[in-house]
Amino acid sequence: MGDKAATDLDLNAAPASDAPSWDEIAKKELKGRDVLDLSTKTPDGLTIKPLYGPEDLPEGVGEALPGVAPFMRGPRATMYAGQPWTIRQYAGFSTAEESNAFYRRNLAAGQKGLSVAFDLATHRGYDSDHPRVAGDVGKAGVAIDSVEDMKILFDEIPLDQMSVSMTMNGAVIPTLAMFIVAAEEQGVEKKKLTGTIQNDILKEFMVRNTYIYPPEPSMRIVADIIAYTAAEMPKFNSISISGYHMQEAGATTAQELAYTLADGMEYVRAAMARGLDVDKFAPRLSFFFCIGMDFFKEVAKLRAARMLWAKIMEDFGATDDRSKMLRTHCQTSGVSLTEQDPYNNIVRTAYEALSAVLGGTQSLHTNGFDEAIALPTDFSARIARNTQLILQHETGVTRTVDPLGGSYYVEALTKDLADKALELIEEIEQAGGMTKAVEAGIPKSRIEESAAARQARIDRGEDVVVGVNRYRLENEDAIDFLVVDTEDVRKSQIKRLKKVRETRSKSECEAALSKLEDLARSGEGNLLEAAVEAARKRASLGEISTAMEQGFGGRHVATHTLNKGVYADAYHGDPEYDVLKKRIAEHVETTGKTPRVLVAKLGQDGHDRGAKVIASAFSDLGFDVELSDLFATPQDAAKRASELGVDVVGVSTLAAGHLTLVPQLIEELKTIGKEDIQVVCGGVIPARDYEPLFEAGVAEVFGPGTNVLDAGRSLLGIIQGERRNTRVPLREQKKA
Ligand code: MLC
Ligand code: 5AD
Repeated sequence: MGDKAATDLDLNAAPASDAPSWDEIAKKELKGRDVLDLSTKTPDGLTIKPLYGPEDLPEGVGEALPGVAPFMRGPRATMYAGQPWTIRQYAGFSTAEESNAFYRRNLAAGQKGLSVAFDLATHRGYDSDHPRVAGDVGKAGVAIDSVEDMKILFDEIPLDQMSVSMTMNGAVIPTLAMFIVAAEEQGVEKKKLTGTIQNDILKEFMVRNTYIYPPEPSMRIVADIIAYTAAEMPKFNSISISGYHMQEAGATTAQELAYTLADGMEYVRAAMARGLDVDKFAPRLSFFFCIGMDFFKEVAKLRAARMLWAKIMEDFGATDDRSKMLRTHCQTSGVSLTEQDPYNNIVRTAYEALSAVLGGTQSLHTNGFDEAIALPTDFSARIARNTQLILQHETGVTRTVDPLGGSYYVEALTKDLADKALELIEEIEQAGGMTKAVEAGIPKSRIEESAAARQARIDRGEDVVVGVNRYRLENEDAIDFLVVDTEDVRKSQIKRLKKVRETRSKSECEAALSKLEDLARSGEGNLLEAAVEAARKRASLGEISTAMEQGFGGRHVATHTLNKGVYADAYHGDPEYDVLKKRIAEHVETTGKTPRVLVAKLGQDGHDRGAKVIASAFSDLGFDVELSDLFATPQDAAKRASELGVDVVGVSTLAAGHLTLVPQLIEELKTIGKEDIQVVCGGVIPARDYEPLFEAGVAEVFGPGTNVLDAGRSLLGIIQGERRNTRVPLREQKKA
């Protein structure tokens, strides 16, 4: 084709006036079906049309520019064309030595920033020698008891050059204090430290559950950290306001967006109530979102988040553009990944990563494909990291800022999501802000409803999950995964802790701790500042936490409610559901007793989405369901089961403590003469753990991806006296 022919070709030509309309053509393609049938409704209540056009573009959208408030198109003017996002893989397990070695291997292989995962004992403010944490030490993250551990964690990692994110909320004061002291002893002044502390307690009360203190003193801690870092650590992000865990707990996209921003508003208020000037601290507030499988919606979410935050901060009186600039980390979604056919997870994670990048994230974690079973191995971590390296170096996505800007669909979706989020934010504001809304349980209950609805959609096959409810393999090949020996880690932690306690000055350490306790009690001073002194004097993480606990007057005990009716609604008129419900009703009639189940969480694992979903579904089916308090010991759970007179205890587990804690529960039931109470387990349980659990006396194991109706049928069977330990693990069952 010559030059002339090319210029004659008008690619934007309008169709001829007598050409059939799109509607007519579409109708024909659909063989008479209505085009409106192709519109879908998202769980957020948004309608997605099959076609978007110029008429859908929100007003003024063409003028938006990256690097300019309200930053919808990106916080930086040049975005990845100037500097790519930070590849920041969340990691930590076992001891500080092992995690340090893992970090150094990853950095050498192309990772750019660090992100520390602490174990649940550390999260909840317990030293490794505490009797409550026997099953949790070093399991879901690295165990840190004192500055000595922290120094080992960052050995040969120069803290004046490496930005470090620490996911810590409950025990945030001792952790950040120990980080500051470890850097100090590495010769790095705190003003040079770069990184982020999660420090987002509101979402802990809502979904993640690693709180320690009640909401009010917890909010004081957040404000103390914001105040301290604003004054002393100008390059450090004081908070990572997180929606991630909301989506993981089942929140819709709009809920994640709205509640995250509403949390942010509450933190801004808490800091301003301290008399801090908004522009002094707001530039160091950062965010954290989850990126799930709804590709364009996740892109739109990040764009909407930036736009809304800029507006919100203007309303707070911010004048510095950096205060209005939402910067965020993203992590691909853990719940979107499956135990079944696990290599599919590599594909899922890659799509999610692309979505985060097209949405304009500043920093990204991509999950390991073994996520639904265990923490990443070197192998799965390599593939996860390479997913980002390939995006950065091979795909060309970094060349242009906000490449989806101007897309009719994405722009309209951005606006629709923002509008929806504003409605939800308004509801929180009407309730008196997020602290009040959290106390009233509003967001938690909304999210739990969404979670139950999502589970029902998956179980009914309405939401397709490849390899789980469709295209399921008959036989799954085993994969290698990481196993941490808690007992070994615990022993080595206890040894080091003992040495720390023997070599420190007892009186100096006690003086620092008692000062901290006084400040906690009086509400005076800055807790982080006092904790830094205590950490210098080698107070342990548990001791610092306890000093504050005493000052505040105790630990927080959560109350919980069970959502009813969501599962039943979703299954309205479903024959399979009705049959099971009827069988349960018949059981009640013939035995004169409603089958009773205690759904229990053991150890420091606070992930309760699974427990809540299963409890509300079982309750809808006609079981009499009770939920244990979080953080129960095996003894607590056995006692509760006996008091309630349950037939079955269902242990929901996610953080790998089950091999230690479940056998202890069964022993305890025997000790109190209740061996007739059956125990089943559900959650993130690798297939290789099934046999040891059966050997310990577990009646059934429900791994990830279990259909709730299958579980309900199985449970009824167990209550009706089917023999224990004879069933095939569900993952090997054939599925239609
Ligand atoms: C960036 N910079 C640029 C630029 N892009 N400069 C010029 N041109 C460009 N195009 C500059 C920035 O201004 C900044 O400097 C520096 O480069 C670093 O860029 P950044 O964009 O700020 O990235 P980063 O340092 O990685 O910070 C990202 C962040 C931060 C702000 C989102 O808060 C962060 O790293 N968060 C990570 C949180 C995390 O990992 N969480 C894990 C949770 S896991 P300057 O000087 O301006 O700062 C979890 C799971 C569980 O929670 O357990 O439940
Ligand atoms: N190492 C790596 N990833 C982890 N995750 C949780 N703990 C770790 C860890 N120690 C990831 C999982 C989980 C999310 C909360 O973070 O993806 O879903």
